[in-house]
Amino acid sequence: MTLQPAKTMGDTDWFVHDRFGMFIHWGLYALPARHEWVKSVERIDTETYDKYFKHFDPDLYDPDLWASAASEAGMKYFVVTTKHHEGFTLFDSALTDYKAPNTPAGRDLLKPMVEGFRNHNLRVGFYHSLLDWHHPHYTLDTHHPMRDNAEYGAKDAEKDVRKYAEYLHGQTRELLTNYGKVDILWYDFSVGRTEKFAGKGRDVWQSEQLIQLIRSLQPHIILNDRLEIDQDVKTPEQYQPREWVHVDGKPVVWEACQTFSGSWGYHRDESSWKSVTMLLQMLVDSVSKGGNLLLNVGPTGRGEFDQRALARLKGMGRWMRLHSRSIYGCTQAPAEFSTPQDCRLTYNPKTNRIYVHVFAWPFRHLHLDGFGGRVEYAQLLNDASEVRMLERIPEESYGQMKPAEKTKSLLTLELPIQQPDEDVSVVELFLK
Ligand code: FHN
Repeated sequence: MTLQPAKTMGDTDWFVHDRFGMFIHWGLYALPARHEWVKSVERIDTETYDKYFKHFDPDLYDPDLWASAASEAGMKYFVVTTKHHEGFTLFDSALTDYKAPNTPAGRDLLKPMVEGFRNHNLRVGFYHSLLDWHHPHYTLDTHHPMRDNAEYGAKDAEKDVRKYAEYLHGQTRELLTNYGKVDILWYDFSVGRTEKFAGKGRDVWQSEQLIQLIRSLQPHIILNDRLEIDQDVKTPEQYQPREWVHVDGKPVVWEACQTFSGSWGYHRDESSWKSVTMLLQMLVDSVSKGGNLLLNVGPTGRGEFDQRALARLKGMGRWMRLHSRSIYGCTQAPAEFSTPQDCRLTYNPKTNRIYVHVFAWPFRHLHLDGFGGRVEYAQLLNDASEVRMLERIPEESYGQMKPAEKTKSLLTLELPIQQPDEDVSVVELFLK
């Protein structure tokens, strides 16, 4: 038996099958090209930051190319920043002038993106920032770009954060009304209090009313956990959980969100780009613990994925073309199957197959505890070449064994000396 999270309001059946999505962080911050937090980190005031608004002209923007790159990488859904912390919206909101149609881009950039990704059969997700460093009623907090500016701070008391909450709810209504069926809504994030500033959480966002609005407009939608009220999915970020994520002792639907490099937004000079092998191992690791991977691309100010991102997406796509059945429809393997050293297991309960993802290729033998008497056939997934098995115990004795004896239920695989030419080699086990 595998772990089964309790059902929640959102439709997560497709989500836990598809496992792999594309995160897209795109906004004015693509122009400074040194992290999406540049306005906060460099304490840039809005008047200075407006130069990016004036010069935002993604003349090479073709969302069909984006969707094609995601689809060919094996991604099944996308989540795009409709608005990030800077407050600028990619979509044509009636509630603000700080939007793409009013830049040299001259149009709603979200609508063609939704259409392009839908045309490539990817599900639609909207990220929407709770933080807003542009809105006139968004008060100072520990992340605000003007947090150290005494003159700006002196006027903070004149603001009414309830008016910002009204704006937040209003734009949510626009997003869930004007763009067809939306499968995921990804808010980000609630702010802790500090000595100097109050925090912003479920009370400031008016999260309960907002969730009611969301469920009234798109009841099926998958809603994340960052309104400070857990909903359909937990969202570990920039780390891989050690095991299936639990809340109050119960397994939940979860998705790790990760970057190619050290920045979510396009960063020209950042060099910590992960290899294709590492990225694939993160995808496999997530699925082996019953989770998803949402992997981020930060498009440039010209409206393109840069070559570093495209190369990694292509490399992941090459692997997924041969190995995707060890990802889609898979989850954590039943507990009786021990995970061998330097490996991850994924399990498809429908086909009753276990996939052994070998992260470090051993010399000749791979010993599988708990598999003795359980496997009918084994093959390398990349080329369907047989992997011969050595059984240590007769099949009939397996059923009566006590857990302590499980180590005797060993199955040994005879592997080729030379590792297959794959970023992650996989052995497919057909269980009896
Ligand atoms: O501050 C944001 C960050 O820019 C990025 O959007 C990530 C993605 O999950 N969320 C916040 C940091 O936790």
